[in-house]
Amino acid sequence: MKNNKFKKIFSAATALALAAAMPLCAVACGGKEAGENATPTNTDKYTIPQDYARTYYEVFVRSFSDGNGDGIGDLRGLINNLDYLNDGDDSTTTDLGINGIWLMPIHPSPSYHKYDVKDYYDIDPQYGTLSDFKELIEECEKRGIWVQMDLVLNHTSNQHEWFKAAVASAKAGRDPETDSAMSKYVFVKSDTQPSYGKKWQKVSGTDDYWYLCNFDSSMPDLNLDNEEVREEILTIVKFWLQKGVRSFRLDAVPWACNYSANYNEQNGEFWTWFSENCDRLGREVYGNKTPDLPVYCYNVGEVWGGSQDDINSFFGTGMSCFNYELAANYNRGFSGTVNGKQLAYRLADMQAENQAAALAKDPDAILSNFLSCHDNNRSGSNHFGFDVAKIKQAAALYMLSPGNAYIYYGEEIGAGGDKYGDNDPDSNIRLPFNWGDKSKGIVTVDPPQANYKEKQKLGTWKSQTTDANSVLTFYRQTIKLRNRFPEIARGIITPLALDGNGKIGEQSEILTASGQQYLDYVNAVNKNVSVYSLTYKDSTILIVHNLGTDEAVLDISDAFAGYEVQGELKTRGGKVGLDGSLLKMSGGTVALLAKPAPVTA
Ligand SMILES: [Ca+2]
Ligand SMILES: [Ca+2]
Ligand SMILES: [Ca+2]
Repeated sequence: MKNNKFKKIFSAATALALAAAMPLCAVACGGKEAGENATPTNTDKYTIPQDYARTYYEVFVRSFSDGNGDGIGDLRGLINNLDYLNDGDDSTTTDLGINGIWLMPIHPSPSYHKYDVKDYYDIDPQYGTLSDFKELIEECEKRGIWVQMDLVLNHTSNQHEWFKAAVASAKAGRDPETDSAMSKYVFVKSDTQPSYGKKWQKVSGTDDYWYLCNFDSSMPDLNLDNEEVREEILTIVKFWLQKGVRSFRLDAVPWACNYSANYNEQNGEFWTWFSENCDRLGREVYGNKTPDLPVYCYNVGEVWGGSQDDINSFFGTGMSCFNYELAANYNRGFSGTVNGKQLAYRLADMQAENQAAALAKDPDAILSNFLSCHDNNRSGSNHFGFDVAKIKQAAALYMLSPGNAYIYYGEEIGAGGDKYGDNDPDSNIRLPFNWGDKSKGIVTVDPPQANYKEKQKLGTWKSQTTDANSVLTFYRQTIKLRNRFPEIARGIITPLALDGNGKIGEQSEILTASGQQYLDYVNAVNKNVSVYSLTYKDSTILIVHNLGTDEAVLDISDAFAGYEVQGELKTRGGKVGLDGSLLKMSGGTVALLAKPAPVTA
């Protein structure tokens, strides 16, 4: 990390003493019981590469922390609590350890969620000022946190100055084809609502002017092929890059150019144009500061509702895409695996397929994994029914996967929230962060749905922060592994499996050799083990998740001979350890094996 002034530097003597106390803890670590989550406490120095492979924390500023006492979350509250997210010291374990923040929209907006922007160059007054934002960036930089800003380009607010001008033009009876104000949006003059596009709204006070508004009449769709709109988008991007933003989360990606008959092609053209320009502008701003990055603005898109092929096609535009197939799917992916709806070995297989497909489209692609976000039911309640062991298993599965991990604020304390009721069901999945500590700036605005209290049943941040067995402690330990081992976020995944003797081998070879019998074998022996390796540069690590209740025994000889357990996670106690070449893991444990570090004099 580049935050030397913020970082406590161990003296050489301290480092030696620690090394002597914990000699390359392999088998010995398995017996250490410092709480049921116990993992070796890592005090070795390690360096987190300064690139876009990160652990992000998605913040709904309104619901996180109130810094000025009006009950509404704001940037001040976020700044006040940055030490919780990352204290800037890699040797401490009291913070979460994330190194990216995804800010949901912070621009002036008439809605509480702010996905309809009124002014792209300012901060919503409820959240603070540009000066607060400057301070936020400075404090994030001290902690090695990169800020990713939500950017909504599909539509603006109907209160945006551009849209007000367009409506005025419509009311004046101008031609939508040639009028510069209306041309920035998608207007038609027609006796009836056009048959294409998801939703149209008639301009009130006119008989025959309609505008496209896919999501709501308050959110008119922009014409992203309009030259002035494109120029403005680049001005907006540059404005925020210069203010310290490192990347963008892109809203409603597939909807961008849906006013066109060949919108798939046009979407591809638009987002490729966007990615290339973000990279160019990012290089201008950050080229000297963070040299040698493959790209200088790595954006992640919301491609929701499409197939995996749709998602992969957008990787070809230069953006990353959230992996909805693995996240928001009850029968497959992370929660499907934890809930036993899918054989464990299939998960790594799916990830390998996704990674290969993304890399084929973009050699610099980074996958983007998550369990829940502001648009989905919270995983803690909805997918896992507040079962702490399952919540921990899912966290380990997705955060020890290749790619970026996106934690939705509150997920790390097992917060619940399901879409509920007809009147804004989403507010129930965007509840105030449950600090349980008044000094943290508790958000009180907008009392949510009636079952609010039930949705926080795993306790507050305060009750979990010192509890060795809490969901929060488990998240910290898992993120620590991500930070210690760059192979996790950046590695190429190889799905592995167990052969008839419990020996680990390449999944493709074992499946080919045993065919259908393999399924019988894994069902009988251990259908609950997910095992894969991750290779980054010249280093390969092995990760094993035992999702079952019984002990799993794996033979690591041959391919992983000489590897040692360097990280372990326990979702409900138990042991992880090597007995010769046999890796023995209690039910619910996770093991990370790597080659011993070279001994230095
Ligand atoms: Ca406030
Ligand atoms: Ca720390
Ligand atoms: Ca659109």
